[in-house]
Amino acid sequence: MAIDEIVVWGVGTSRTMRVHWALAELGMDYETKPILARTGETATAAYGRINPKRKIPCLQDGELTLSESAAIAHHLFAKFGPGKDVFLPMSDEDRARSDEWSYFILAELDAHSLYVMRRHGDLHEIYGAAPEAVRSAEEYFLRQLEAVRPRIAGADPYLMGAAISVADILLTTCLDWALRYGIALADDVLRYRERTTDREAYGAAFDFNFGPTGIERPFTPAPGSGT
Ligand SMILES: N[C@@H](CCC(=O)N[C@@H](CS)C(=O)NCC(=O)O)C(=O)O
Repeated sequence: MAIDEIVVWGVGTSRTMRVHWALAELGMDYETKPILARTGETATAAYGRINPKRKIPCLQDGELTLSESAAIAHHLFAKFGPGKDVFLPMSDEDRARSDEWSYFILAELDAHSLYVMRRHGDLHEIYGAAPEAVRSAEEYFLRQLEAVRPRIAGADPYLMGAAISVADILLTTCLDWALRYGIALADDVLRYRERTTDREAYGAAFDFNFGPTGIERPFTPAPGSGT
């Protein structure tokens, strides 16, 4: 592979959306290998040599092969973001805040909540049905979101200020995921999401990422219908 060639493996999930959205914000050209989860395409020996976790997304950036959607988005912003209209941490404090958001969203909202709902709800035939775990994961999601709601409501217009950040991409993909599950979000959280999803890059990435799956943009409740 050429040193400066970028290849993204995977489409069709909230995690792959993060990578395609980051690249769209950066205005990058890249190649996509549009493999899907749970189709057998992540299970091939050839893909296992690229990503032994056999998960999507995976990035090849020249000699660097990187998995984990958040690590990929942070890498892309750090490498290709300078000079572009995206948020880049310029101080230790900025970096700490950006890390705080990223780890919170990935652990508390994604892994401990939404993915539990997915594994033991939609994907129960693979991971086992656990209705009580699904119910408590939804409650946990809402409790965690409530704790950061004042900071989301105060985002002006984005979490890290004037420019879109990786934290916004991570949070918005979790809010979309929650809406697809019919979770009612507070009005100020919905207003924040309107600002991030109004971006041209979001729309382009959404259509590209979810096009092959038929998944549509989540229905956005009218203001006043949230909590
Ligand atoms: N922590 C990883 C999670 C990646 C992940 O679990 N990907 C799922 C789809 S969302 C996958 O590739 N599963 C393999 C398969 O089902 O074939 C990330 O954020 O990138």
